This record gives sequence, C-alpha cells and structure tokens, in this order.
Amino acid sequence: MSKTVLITGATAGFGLAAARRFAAEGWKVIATGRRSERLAALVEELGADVVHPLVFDIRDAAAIDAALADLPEAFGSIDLLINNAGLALGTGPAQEADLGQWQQMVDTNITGLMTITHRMLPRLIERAGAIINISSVAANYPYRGGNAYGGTKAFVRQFSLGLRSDLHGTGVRVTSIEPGMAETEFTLVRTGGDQGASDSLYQGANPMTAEDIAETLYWVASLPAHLNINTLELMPVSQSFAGFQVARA
Ligand code: NDP
Ligand code: 8X3
Repeated sequence: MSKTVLITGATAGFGLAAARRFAAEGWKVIATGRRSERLAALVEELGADVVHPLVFDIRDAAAIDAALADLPEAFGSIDLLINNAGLALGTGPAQEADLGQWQQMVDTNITGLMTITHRMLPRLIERAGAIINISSVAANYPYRGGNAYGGTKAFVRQFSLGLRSDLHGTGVRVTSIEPGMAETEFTLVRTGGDQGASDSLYQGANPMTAEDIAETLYWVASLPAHLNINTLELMPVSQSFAGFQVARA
C-alpha cells in the first residue's frame, strides 16, 4: 500500500521538487501553499489520485484545521510530515531591519510549523510516522543579515531535537535538515522580488538545487524504520565557513 506525505510549501523550490520526487516513488502527496494556481498545476502534472492540494497560509491556524478536517479518505492516513514552508525577509543588519519582516518570519517559520506539527502529532503517533523539518545552516552559523531568520531556523533545529525526546517510544522519527545555499525562489522572496540580486548571488557558485534537497528528503524518509537521522547539514562544495570579525578602535 502506498504511503502518504504532507509537504508544506509545495508550490516552489524544495517542496515542489520533493512532491515530484515522492510521487515518482509511488507516494501520495498532500501539497500545501498559498498559490492555488501552482498547486492546481501540480495536480494536473501528477494526477488527482497522486496529489491532493491544500491551499492555506501556514500562519492561519483555523485554515490549517479546516483543511486537515476536510481530507479525502484516500489521503487521510499520513505517514510523513515535511515542514518546509518558510522564508527569509531582508538581508540587512538588525539595526536596519523591518520589525514586521521579523514578525512574518517568526509567524511562518516558527508558529506555522509548530501549529501544523501540533495538529499532526496524534495521526503521526498512530501510524508511527515521521517528521522532517527544514532548518538551515543559518541555525548553526551566524552571518551578517541572518539575525531573525537564523533565530527562527535555530528554533526549528532545537524543536526537532525536543520532539525526538518527547516522542521517545512512539516509533515516530524526527529529522532536522539544515541546508546551505540552494537556488530556489528563496532569494527572490528575501529581496522583495529582486531577480538581479538572486541571479548574482547564485552566479558561478554552483549552488545546490531543489532536486538535491528532494533527493536527501527521500533518502531520509526511505531509511529502515529503526534508523533516525537526527540532524543533517549539507552545503554545496563552493560554500564553507569564514572566521570571526574584529572591530578595532
Ligand atoms: P521557495 O521560496 O522556493 O519556496 C518556499 C515555499 O514556502 C513556497 O512553496 C511558499 O508557498 C511556502 N510558503 C512561504 N510562506 C508561506 C506561508 N505563509 N503559508 C504557506 N506557505 C508558505 O524557497 P525554498 O524552497 O528555498 O525554501 C523552503 C524552505 O527551505 C524554507 O523553510 C527555507 O527557509 C528553507 N531553506 C532554504 C535554503 C535555500 O538556500 N534555498 C537553505 C536552507 C533552508 P506560497 O508562497 O505559495 O505560499
Ligand atoms: C538559507 C541558507 O545561508 O542563505 O537558509 O541562510 S542561507
């Protein structure tokens, strides 16, 4: 019998590539996002028996509840939750940041992720399923302009580890995936739609692709049920670490 994955943020980037990857392996996919036309295109591409679209803003708890309550029977038994929906807004230092953008990142990357996880836990425990949360290298390494975004992704990593402890004995697996630079719509969103900024960030960097991350997600999900990847950090070869900075008088 085929398994079912619920992927948040499946209208672009990692989530869209993961929807395609899991569907190719015979999984049923519940694909969520705000852009209904993109979800409709995915249903058209993969088939209504394979993909079920749920249109909601992850910040809207009532909309999440309504969508989950209304799942068709064929998509009702969920084995895997991939908490992928998220965003960065702004690249400037904290002292120049827009507080509204910080709030939006918290509401989306933290509160939205927590809400759907909370709602899904009983079903996942019942099926001894799995949760994969998309954190970031920004959780592990501070960088200029990372401020609140890095903070939200550190929450995702630590929340994942905490879930592991709480779910001890249930058979539910939990993984925090922490990617570095990958070319998606991420930078377009972060810069408020600046395609030039996005292109120049990735130009010549040979970044990871959405398909690289989808492959990783599928690998984690398809490991034997007795095995749990706690955290997994990955970067393109072209990206690595730099040192501390010192301000001199
Ligand atoms: P994209 O911008 O390409 O995709 C983001 C997805 O999140 C879209 O499907 C979008 O759907 C969804 N989303 C954003 N806000 C909301 C919301 N309020 N409600 C519902 N869905 C929402 O970016 P990526 O694929 O790169 O990002 C996916 C995840 O990976 C994010 O959590 C990001 O922080 C993380 N990440 C990205 C890295 C990168 O370099 N690209 C590296 C490390 C982590 P819609 O707009 O239709 O609602
Ligand atoms: C996205 C990766 O390095 O832009 O989470 O913060 S980075």
